[in-house]
Amino acid sequence: MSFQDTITSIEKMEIRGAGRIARAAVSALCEFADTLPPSDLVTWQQGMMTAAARLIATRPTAVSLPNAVHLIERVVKKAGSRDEGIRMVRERSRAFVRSSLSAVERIGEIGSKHIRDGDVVLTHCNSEAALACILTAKKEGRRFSVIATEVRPGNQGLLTIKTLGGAGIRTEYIVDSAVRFFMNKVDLVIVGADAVVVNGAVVNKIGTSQIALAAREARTPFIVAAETYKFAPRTLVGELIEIEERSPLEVLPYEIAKDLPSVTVRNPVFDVTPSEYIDLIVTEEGAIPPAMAYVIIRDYLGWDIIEFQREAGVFHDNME
Ligand code: RI2
Repeated sequence: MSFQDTITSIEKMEIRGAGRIARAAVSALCEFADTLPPSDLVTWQQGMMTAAARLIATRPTAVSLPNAVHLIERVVKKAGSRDEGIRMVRERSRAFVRSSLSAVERIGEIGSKHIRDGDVVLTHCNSEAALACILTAKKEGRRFSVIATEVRPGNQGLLTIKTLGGAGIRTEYIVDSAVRFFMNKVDLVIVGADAVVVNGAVVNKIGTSQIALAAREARTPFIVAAETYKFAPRTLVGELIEIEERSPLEVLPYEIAKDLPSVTVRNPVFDVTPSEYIDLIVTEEGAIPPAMAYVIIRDYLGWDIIEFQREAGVFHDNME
């Protein structure tokens, strides 16, 4: 797939899911590194940084995307020559893809322990990390069923039920607004994440926070499955996660909308679930209470926190 094809596919959500977007972005940069016309190091670096910025701009909410792209940018900046840069980008990109896939597998192993025989598990949207927990529990021989939501307007629930059905897991498919109706029979909610904020709040597919609210009311445990590269370092310095709002045409066809000039269709595709509604965040490094999100950013993400604080002007030299 060409670099431009990857950009377009991510924008159109043909490539979607926070982890998949991150892997597609670093793979696209890897291909792109080689295809830039022969040039001096600085021109190559500029080309790479422009490409990185274009990828990051495709979808603003999933922090996995800038986190993964930043890993590539770091080696681009460090390269001593164009050839060395291409080699380092290739190695870094392959290493990220490998570690991302193994993180999802590890999350499945850790998260599956929370699913018991006889449970009814509710999931929302189509998260490979959340599904890894469910599929691993099935592989481990536990007998449970799943309630999967439809996920208007993108209908990602269809992908979820295909995976669950393919694995022979008993599944009930419901419209998003039926969540509270069913919550009393749910034993556990498992969802994915597009971003985890330093205070443990989770940004995920629109509707997640309503589900968390219903789960809290019914005293149903609410678990988030998220790789460490979905934790948002810049929230350490007070940056907010931008919530993507997509085209109204995804919600209402033009044929109907055109006759309703006074109606504005809003289509935010993510919302924020406060940390108080989350019992556990399952990462590949272990399951943590949301209050420990800072520790993940500090210890596992490998970001230079001091560099951030300097950029944001909140770190003073006398604090070193
Ligand atoms: P994994 C998705 O976003 C969903 O919100 C999902 O919960 C989240 O990414 C994480 O997905 P979208 O791309 O990385 O469908 O766990 O907007 O697959």
